[in-house]
Amino acid sequence: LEEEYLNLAKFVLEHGQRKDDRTNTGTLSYFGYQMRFDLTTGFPLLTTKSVPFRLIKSELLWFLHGDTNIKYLLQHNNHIWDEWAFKKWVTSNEYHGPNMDDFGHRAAKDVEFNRIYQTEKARFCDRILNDPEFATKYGDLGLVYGSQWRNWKTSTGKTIDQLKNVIETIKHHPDSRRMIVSAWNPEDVDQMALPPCHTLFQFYVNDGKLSCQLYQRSADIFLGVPFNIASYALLTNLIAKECNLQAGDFVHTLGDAHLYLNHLDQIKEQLTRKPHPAPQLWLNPEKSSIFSYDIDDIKIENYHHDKPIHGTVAV
Ligand code: THF
Repeated sequence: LEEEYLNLAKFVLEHGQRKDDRTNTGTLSYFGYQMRFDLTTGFPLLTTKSVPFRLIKSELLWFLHGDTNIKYLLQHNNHIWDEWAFKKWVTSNEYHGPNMDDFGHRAAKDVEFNRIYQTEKARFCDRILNDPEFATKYGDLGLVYGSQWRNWKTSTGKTIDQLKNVIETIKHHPDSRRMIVSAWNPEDVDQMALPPCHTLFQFYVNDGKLSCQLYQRSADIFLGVPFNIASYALLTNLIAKECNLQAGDFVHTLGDAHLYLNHLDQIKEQLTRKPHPAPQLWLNPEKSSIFSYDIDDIKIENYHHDKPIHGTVAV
């Protein structure tokens, strides 16, 4: 299962080309790549480093609820989206703290600044958790995944619940070739903290199995992709269960597949490691609707993994 990912990393290390990017970090990049994970053989959570499944789970539940405010994530001690909300706050005219221009790069290079930044970000998170008005204003990332999946705005002022619709189609017209959810809304891209990296996904039913293919326009191979694989594998399993199907393949198609230059040592270290057997997913048998799950209804079992490998996220 995991070989697919390790092969991708190896391939981009070998064939990726130097390319600059929006975050000015620099990457090794390759355009167009596809992986396939057979979900009947186990759950594709990487074992060559420790991947924090609890973060994947709370992020997916956040999407499923149609929520776009990081408050829910913070309540579950999940900080993977902080930087994008923080950026909105420190560039607003209500912010009067220490200068936070270009905080991502400066924090990586300057220990003293990093201390100030961490303090300021912790204060920001505290305020999101404890000041409802502030949270409404600065915790919201705008029209990101949750909003496009559950509340796509139409030109006539209605909303479309793409996810609910696609589940209905899987149940009643499983041969359909139109089972698509798109997070890419050209009209809204400007109003998003970050335009969606996982852009569009499609379902496919055959032989009692539900497969899912994701088109990801931009893929951060070391930090993001392990999360994205597990997240869509979990989504596919949840929907399969609701529709009385087995989870089949997760096909992961990548556009700009890149290794950030400050992740190269980490990925090389990871490639020296040998995968453990894949873990299994446990879903509360009493739940069926994918919208009814809570944190404790989803668990990962027999997860044997190597040590974590740390890397900083490009903002
Ligand atoms: N931006 C970039 N540059 N890369 C991404 O992968 C990415 N995402 C989301 C939005 N923007 C992105 C955010 N997803 C981590 C993992 C996923 C993220 C953001 C950050 C991360 O730092 N993971 C650490 C653990 C962190 C922790 O324990 O708190 C890790 O080691 O895996 C792609 O969708």
